[in-house]
Amino acid sequence: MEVKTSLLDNMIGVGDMVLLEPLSEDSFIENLRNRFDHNEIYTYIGSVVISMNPYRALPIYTPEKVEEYRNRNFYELSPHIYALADEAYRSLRDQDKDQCILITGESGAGKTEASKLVMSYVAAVCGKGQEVNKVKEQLLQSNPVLEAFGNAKTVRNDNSSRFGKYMDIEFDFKGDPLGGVISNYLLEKSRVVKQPRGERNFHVFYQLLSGASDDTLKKLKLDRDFSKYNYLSLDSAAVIGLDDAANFRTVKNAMQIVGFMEDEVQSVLQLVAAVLKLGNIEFKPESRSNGTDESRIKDKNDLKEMCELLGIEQSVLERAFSYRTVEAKQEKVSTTLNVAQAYYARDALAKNLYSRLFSWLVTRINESIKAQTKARHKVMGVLDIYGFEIFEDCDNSFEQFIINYCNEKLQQIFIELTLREEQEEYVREGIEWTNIEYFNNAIICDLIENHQNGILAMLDEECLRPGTVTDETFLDKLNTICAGHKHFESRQSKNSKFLTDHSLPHNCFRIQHYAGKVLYRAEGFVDKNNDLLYRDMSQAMYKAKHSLIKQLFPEGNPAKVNLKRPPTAGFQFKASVGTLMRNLQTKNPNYIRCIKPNDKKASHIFTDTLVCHQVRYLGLMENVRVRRAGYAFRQAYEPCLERYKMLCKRTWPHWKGPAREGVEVLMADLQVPADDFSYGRSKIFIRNPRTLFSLEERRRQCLQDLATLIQKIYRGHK
Ligand code: AD9
Ligand code: MG
Repeated sequence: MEVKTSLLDNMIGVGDMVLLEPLSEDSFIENLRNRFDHNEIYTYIGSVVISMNPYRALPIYTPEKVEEYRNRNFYELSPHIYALADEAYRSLRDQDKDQCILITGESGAGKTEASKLVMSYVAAVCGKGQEVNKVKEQLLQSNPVLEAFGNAKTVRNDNSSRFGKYMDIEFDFKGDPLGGVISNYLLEKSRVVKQPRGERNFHVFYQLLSGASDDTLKKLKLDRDFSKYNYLSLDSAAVIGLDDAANFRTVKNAMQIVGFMEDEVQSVLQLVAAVLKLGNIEFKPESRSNGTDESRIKDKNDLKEMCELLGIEQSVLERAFSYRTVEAKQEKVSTTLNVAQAYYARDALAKNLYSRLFSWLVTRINESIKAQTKARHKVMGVLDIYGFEIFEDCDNSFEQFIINYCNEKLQQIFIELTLREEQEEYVREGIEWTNIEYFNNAIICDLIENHQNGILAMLDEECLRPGTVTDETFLDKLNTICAGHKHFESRQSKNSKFLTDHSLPHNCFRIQHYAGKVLYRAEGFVDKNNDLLYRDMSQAMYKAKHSLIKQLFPEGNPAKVNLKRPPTAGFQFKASVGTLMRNLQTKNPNYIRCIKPNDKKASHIFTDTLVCHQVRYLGLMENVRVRRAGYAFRQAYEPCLERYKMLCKRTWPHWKGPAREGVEVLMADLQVPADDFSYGRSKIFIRNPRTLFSLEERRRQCLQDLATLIQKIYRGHK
């Protein structure tokens, strides 16, 4: 069959990597580069979309583009994220299949932008009407609110998501949106009190100080000057291209659309202000007669203002900064805090306050956007979760460990679903299939999450163990238990009998992730996993008159003293990721694999080595090989016959027999080579996308001829 088609001829490079000849890593990257240089940022691997971050606004997201991709088959037009969104939406609406859009890639690769493009496309093509529009608007406007509180400028991305987000959009049987549910995953709360060099705190702090009116700031007892606040890093407060003041207005407007009452907005801002005030509370040592140091608050003005904002009696909070009550054997023992402990208590409170506020915002948004009906609905889930992070110089901490664990799980689901789905379908349809070798990262997931001897389990064990627990004892434990693991490396720690890599620093361990080796510094693991907030602090917060803060610290209710310790941060994360994975497995997956072209956040620069690294760890080469070994496209007999029956006199205009026989006649008539397709039980499987493009081209030509003919007849009549 003729292979050249206009669809392919017009394309820059190859639109679907399945067609790449010869296939090698070099040709794969060259194709990406070629397309990227010509502003073609999307390329397919079958139904997977690779998205290159252009780092500039391209005119490819217009309403006209939406119309172009609407109700069109995936392979009809040049690759675009809209094609994936359309396919997922139509399959949800017409075939009643729940969908999930899985967006992966490293920090700054374009995941959040991709998730918003999918959401806005779906919003543009689904239902109309006042009620439906309101639902759509609320769903879309939840983004700026969550980004203000959950995103920050990092060295990798000026708008980096510091939390994981999964959003289920719910539709009725017609495909009209009913509402949504957002789940959030572990906010990087350590950022509230300290930011790495060159990075900022969460956007909302800067937005509030830059964008609020003088009157609002006065009420919140705030100063416009960022440098007045300890928690706001000084070296990078202003970010080129970020208009904090304008964004503040956008966020306030979005909160209103989502359904926040004015007093709720004020409450939220009071808590944001309280965090800034909290950061300014400083301590000094005061010597006691027994030779120890006790902490005292240096200047009580910030404490006073914070207490005024939250309606807390100053003496209550002051006491919580000076003493810690420990309950042992039903006896309460108060010990004084030294300066380091007071700072620890302050920062723990700030982190808890902010992260609980964030979770409350998600719950509050969910209240507004939840579907108003209990009728069964179809669901499209969009997952935008922090990308894989590797910092140099052993700067990876508990947060990176958690983020990278999550990415391992996502890779696992990619492997399971792409291969499993593929294999299951071949078996179901009675088509022969040979397995392709691929790296299964289950072994790394197990190293981290095995409930007996996984790293998270050992960390928990250390955190719960009585006696002196430090990051070193945790590392010792890892060295003993994981020493033999293929993906674990560390230097011999002083108590361990195992030796591995002597070049590693003493306080570190290294994991060979699917995406590369990452050196983690053990420092802070125990503390961050424990996530300890002194009970005196939560009790002080519970005593507040401010209803929101009271609500955020329910464990501070003295009537409900619970001696059981709360689950650790790692435990909670593992549990919520487990739930997420189970949820995703029930849906039909659609993949967007985002790639960052350079490390400079710059347009027009394509760094081969960087792209190559991402192509490798995203497993894209394996992905193409699996696709090529199998069948690139498949279609049920009925729609296939409907679409192409005009190409054959015997099937046009009506085929009276079973659809499969019609398709057989069609294929024979069009002389499609027999080894290029297989007949499954309910579908035809086409091996090479060129065959499909060729069918499409013939169909297009046929429609054109028909249109010309009709025009002629019409003119003849006139
Ligand atoms: V992180 O893991 O949250 O740190 P993301 O989410 O992968 O990361 P993000 O979507 O925030 O990255 O993209 C980073 C920046 O790249 C954006 O702020 C945009 O400036 C830029 N970007 C990304 N995708 C596009 C696009 N399709 N068109 C134009 C884009 N610019
Ligand atoms: Mg993001």
